[in-house]
Amino acid sequence: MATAKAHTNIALVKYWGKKDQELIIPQTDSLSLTLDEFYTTTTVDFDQELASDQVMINGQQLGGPAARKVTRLLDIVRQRSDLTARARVDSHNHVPTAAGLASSASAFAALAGAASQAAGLQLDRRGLSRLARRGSGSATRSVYGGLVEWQAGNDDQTSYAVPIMEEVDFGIEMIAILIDTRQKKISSRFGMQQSVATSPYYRLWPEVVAHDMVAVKKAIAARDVDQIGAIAEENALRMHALTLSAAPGFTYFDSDTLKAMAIVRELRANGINCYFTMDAGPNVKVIYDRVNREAVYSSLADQLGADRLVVAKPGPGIKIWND
Ligand code: 2P0
Repeated sequence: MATAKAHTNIALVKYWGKKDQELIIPQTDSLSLTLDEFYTTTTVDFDQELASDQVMINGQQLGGPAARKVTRLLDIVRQRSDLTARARVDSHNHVPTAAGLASSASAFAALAGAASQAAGLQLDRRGLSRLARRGSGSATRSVYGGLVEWQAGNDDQTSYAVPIMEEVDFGIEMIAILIDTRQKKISSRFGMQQSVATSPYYRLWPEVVAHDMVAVKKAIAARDVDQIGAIAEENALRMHALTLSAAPGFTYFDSDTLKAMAIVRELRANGINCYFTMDAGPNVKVIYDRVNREAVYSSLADQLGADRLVVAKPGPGIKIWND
């Protein structure tokens, strides 16, 4: 029996599209910031007495396709460790308000950590990152803290994350704006598949990412939050253009997403530097240097409500222990 705690991450240069659906090999590299505020703690216990895997999330039994994804990852662990026992999985998502940023990134990283440890596999962090990837792409990066690169690679051996700066020694922070915390209608898995298959702009995406990866690593080395934010904002808009230009087109934005984007642009026009990024949902994350925290926070709170805001700082990598 073992437990793991993994934090979620927000991509500054996004992953959007797979070249192998089964192994979850992405079309491109990506780069993210692991956050302190949002994490998952998961305990896995393999037990011969169980007839099937039992998965609890926040005290509720999980069924259907979500439970099957968990069993698929457990099957990989069982196969590698010659275990046949089914597992009891008890997972808790720690999010400050009514869900919404509960992410498959922290969930599958924690599951990979706890399951591999409980099964007696001695995985190093690269091995853990590769295993987490089999659950969900973004989980690949949540094994590490701080700024993390997922190197796309070509196969199971070569697709894993590497730390760029685990202990972030400059002022980058994010405010998460909780716009709509309900389950999204179009999963990222399906959404990215549609973009790859039908957007005429998708063929430009690998070029965009290749350029942004070089630029963002330079900006990180220079500890230039404004440059990092500007790259992230442009990259996010270009990712979302791949959903709008799919056939049929779709978007994760809602009206409050656009409102939050406008507030960020207005703050910038008034000399308070901050930048937005969005993932496969309507919530907006605002990137800024901590010297601007009060100015950014008070303006967002005035216009959107303080109850919808969460300040997040760079967070740590995975921790795993035996119970
Ligand atoms: C990212 N996102 O880089 C991108 C940006 C959302 C937008 O990774 O199919 O849950 O499980 O690999 O990782 C969300 O997609 O998708 C995601 P799967 P995942 O963070």
